[in-house]
Amino acid sequence: MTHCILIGAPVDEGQRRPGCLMGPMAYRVAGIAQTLAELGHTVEDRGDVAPLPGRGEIHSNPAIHHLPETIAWTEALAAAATTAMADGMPVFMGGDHSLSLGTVAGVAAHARAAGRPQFVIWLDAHSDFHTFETSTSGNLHGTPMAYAAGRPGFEPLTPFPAPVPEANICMFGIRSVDPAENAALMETDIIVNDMRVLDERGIVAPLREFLDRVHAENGLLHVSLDVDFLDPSIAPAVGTTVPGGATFREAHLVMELLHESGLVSSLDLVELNPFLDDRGRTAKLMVDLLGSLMGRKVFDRPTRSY
Ligand code: EXY
Ligand code: MN
Ligand code: MN
Ligand code: MN
Repeated sequence: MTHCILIGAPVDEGQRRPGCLMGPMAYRVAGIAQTLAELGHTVEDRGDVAPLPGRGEIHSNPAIHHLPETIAWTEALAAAATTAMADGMPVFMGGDHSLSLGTVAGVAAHARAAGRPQFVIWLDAHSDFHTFETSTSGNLHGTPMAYAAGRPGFEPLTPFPAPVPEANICMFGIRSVDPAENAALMETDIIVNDMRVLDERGIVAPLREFLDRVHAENGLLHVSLDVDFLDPSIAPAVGTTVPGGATFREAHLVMELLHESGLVSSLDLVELNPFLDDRGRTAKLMVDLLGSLMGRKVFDRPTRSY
């Protein structure tokens, strides 16, 4: 049994297609609390985080937009994340992926204080490895993974409190990487399981390899699930669809393996844009995936022991 802490992060400023701010409410309407409670977990909904006022920060990259708002969200969400980690397992209901600038900062600060290594699984079509300096779209939802890895180029944001070691970061589902991100990733030890890797090896072997390391090092594991990890045919409610994503069963299998591992300590659900949804199907699928992550099974088979 886990104490699940729902935290709404109605962040819309990290991209240009309005609607992600409705995400937290869509998850509530789709039954996120009931799903967790039915699986035997306790649920506490802390409502939506309100951003701190922006201070008018500017950046020399003219493409960047909504920088003061993003910095304000980052500070507010980092504080909420660190607080929640002491109480249970936070589930951040986004909001666009720029919210992870704050959530990962907050959970990593908690891990450092607890003396445990932080690990991150990034389930996404995109690597989100731009800095404020390299982004050409200016959409800051394309930057949080680089911030968490401690890349320079995020001024005037405060430096990431406890950078996640590169080898502790594992991406799955990647199929859209900009040239500057590709060049930067090539210089790191980040594990990039792009769709080519998943086509060749399947999703189980690379995931188990990573989970075995988290287990061996007694790590804390943050999972960041971007709706566009999923194939657009099953998850249309996202502004950045990319063909060739994870299937329904691949996505559930990831969640089932994560559950079996018992290692997940925090979760982002990001990029849901309910304005683009088809009768709530994407919101419901995301809630169902959370159900698998938190222990729902079709058949109660003996589980692999870690
Ligand atoms: N790499 C592109 C950009 O920087 O604009 C696309 C980023 C999309 C990010 C979405 C949230 O995963
Ligand atoms: Mn905007
Ligand atoms: Mn993303
Ligand atoms: Mn994405």
